[in-house]
Amino acid sequence: MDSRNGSEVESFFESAPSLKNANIVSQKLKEFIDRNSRSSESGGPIRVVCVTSGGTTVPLEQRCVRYIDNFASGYRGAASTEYFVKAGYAVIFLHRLGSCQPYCKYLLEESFLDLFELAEEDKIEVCQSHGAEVKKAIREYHAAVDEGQLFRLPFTTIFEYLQLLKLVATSMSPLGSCGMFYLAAAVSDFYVPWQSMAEHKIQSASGPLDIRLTQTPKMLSVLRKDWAPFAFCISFKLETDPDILLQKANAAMNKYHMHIVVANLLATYKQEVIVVTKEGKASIRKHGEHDDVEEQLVNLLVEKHSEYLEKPETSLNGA
Ligand code: 9Z3
Repeated sequence: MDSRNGSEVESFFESAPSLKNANIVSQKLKEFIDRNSRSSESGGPIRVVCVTSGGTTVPLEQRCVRYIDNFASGYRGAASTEYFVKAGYAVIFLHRLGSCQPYCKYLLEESFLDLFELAEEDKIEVCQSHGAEVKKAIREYHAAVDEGQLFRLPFTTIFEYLQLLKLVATSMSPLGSCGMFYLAAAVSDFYVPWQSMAEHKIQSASGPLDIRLTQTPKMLSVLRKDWAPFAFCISFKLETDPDILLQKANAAMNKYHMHIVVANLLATYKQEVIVVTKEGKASIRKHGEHDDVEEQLVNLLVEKHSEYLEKPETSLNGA
């Protein structure tokens, strides 16, 4: 990490409003990781993945009325969580509050109330048309929770997200290479530092508004170097211009020492992603109407993680 980024990272965390319930979250995280890091039935260590999902907000006022948001529904993170659980991973689902949740993907298009109807004696029943998918979702969701494979952690602002990511990463550090980060959340590149933010609602009577946004410090390199130096790290690169996508993905891989960067374009991200590694690139495409790219993507990443576990790496900070 260069020293300028280092001091920006420090001042970000020093000036950010402190996390609510940080001690409780930290204790619960520790319990979840301890439980899952004990040997599995097959004798092998259990793998734990932190899936980040949804977009961060950038508040413009401390008593926030207005904010800037990042594009992301949370579908990718929610769907991928399901596939990681299926592959035997324990998942820390760090998600934007109110975004798409695992096992509830269909709720994105449907109103919750469309799933139910009133039956005799005012009993509530699931509509016949949705019966099969709701039953499957309930079974899978409860299995994941009962087996202790799913831990959900919500965020809204960039301040909450980065503090939680640091907490999760440092808690996962003892897992070494069994830990994985799947960073699908859309994280704002710019923010208003807390100390230079208006306290109260900005008044329109003062005329047009000029806002100066500061660059968010680059946390990926800190994650790799200091927070969880042996974990397997996958970040996502979202662009709108196809001509720069791969070049930006490669640059992110080299600059932040990611093991894999998943490149996608806003116009086609639901149909295609490109998995970029040091060895080359592979495209993953959606086949039919009822499947998604996340299943193939997660299967490939699980394979890559297994290969990584076979040849452990020396850490970037020389430890
Ligand atoms: C992604 O590129 C994700 O694939 C999407 C998923 C946000 C497009 P949805 O939640 O969408 O299924 O609706 N995420 C990363 C976006 C991002 O902010 N990446 C940063 C960048 O591109 C690097 S961390 O610079």
